[in-house]
Amino acid sequence: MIAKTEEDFHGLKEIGRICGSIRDELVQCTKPGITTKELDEIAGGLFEKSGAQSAPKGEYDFPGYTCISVNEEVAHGIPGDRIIQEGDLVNIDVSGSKNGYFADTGISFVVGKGEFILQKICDVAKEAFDAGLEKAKVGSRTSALGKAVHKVAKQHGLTVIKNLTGHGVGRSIHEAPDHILNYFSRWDDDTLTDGMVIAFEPFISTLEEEVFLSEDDGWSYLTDESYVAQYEHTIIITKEGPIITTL
Ligand code: M1C
Ligand code: CO
Ligand code: CO
Repeated sequence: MIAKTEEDFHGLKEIGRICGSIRDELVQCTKPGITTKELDEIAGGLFEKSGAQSAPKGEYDFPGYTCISVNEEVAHGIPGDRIIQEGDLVNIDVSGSKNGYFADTGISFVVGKGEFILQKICDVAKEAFDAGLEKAKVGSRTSALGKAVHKVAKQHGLTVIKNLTGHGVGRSIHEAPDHILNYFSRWDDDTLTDGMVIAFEPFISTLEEEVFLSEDDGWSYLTDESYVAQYEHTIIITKEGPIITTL
């Protein structure tokens, strides 16, 4: 969407704050022994308490309030009986709506002490986000964000996932611009305009550049031989600079 009115900015910030705080609460609760379903139930309670709705559930009939992806699961992991272990790479992605406004945020992190490379890809995903954020200006292009993400990955000897992307957000969970790629492309490119709302979500990988859809559950995106980390916020592009609604 293009945010124009005070009401737009207020509504976007409100749901941004809600999704950001649910994300932070779930990260705090992710300790060895808890199941992903238990984490998701906490999110369900928090959505309810704040008068907001889960976007995956509301928009896609996803079997969970949030997407919780562990190790070989990269995105859209379904909360279930999987028990969190020390050293797991976990991604928690929280998206929701209130009063018709949407926000989307996610983070990958390591539970307790894990392999060095896992912390590294999480840090690089954040660094790639920050590099892209530098380009998140009125008049710049989505390809500039993708280029910045890919550059950071390469600097660290890592790569990016090419078949998962960021997207526009605001009045629905996924809207125009349809794709914010994790690499430069002249073919899939949009100009960022004043008030445009985007979900920017770099995916950094140790090796492979594509994920595949699980044939078992039809939802989760998986890797074979890589580890992948994501870092996502909802951003309003403005002439005065970007506003991150989900901090
Ligand atoms: C790149 C995996 C796709 N919040 C989720 C997302 C994931 N993006 O947009 O960040 C969507 C959740 C809907 C099931
Ligand atoms: Co998300
Ligand atoms: Co998203």
